[in-house]
Amino acid sequence: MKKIISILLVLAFATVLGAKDRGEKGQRFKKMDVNNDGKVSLEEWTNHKQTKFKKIDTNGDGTLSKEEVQAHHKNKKMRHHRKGKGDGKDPNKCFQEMDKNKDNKITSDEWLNHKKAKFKKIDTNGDNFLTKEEMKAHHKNKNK
Ligand SMILES: [Ca+2]
Ligand SMILES: [Ca+2]
Ligand SMILES: [Ca+2]
Repeated sequence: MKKIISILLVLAFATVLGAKDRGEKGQRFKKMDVNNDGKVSLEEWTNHKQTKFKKIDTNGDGTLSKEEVQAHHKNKKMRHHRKGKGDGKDPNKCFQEMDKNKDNKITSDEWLNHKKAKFKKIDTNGDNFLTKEEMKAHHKNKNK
């Protein structure tokens, strides 16, 4: 009997952990899904990324410098510290990818173009909406 109880406890604990993980991911999704239809449209996605741009642009000059991007990545890494890894991407490489005209600054246009391309990548069925499943699949690939 005791054995059964401990197994049940372990199961309950695992369920709680699982729910917590789902909750965090769900919250991020909810934050983007402003009209609450269970899907993130390109407009909702762009708005979210625009807000993020302003957050990374700490000196508010409308462009992102390498330092600003690096500082942001550092913060992100710290938040992901629990998992023992960031998103695995080199911030310098990220920066170069986005900085199309190579002036060492990322304008909001360059930023949004990059994010729109990402949207298309996540939108595997090409209906211009991101579902929870599509985002989940994307994150799974990323963490591989
Ligand atoms: Ca929506
Ligand atoms: Ca700036
Ligand atoms: Ca889709």
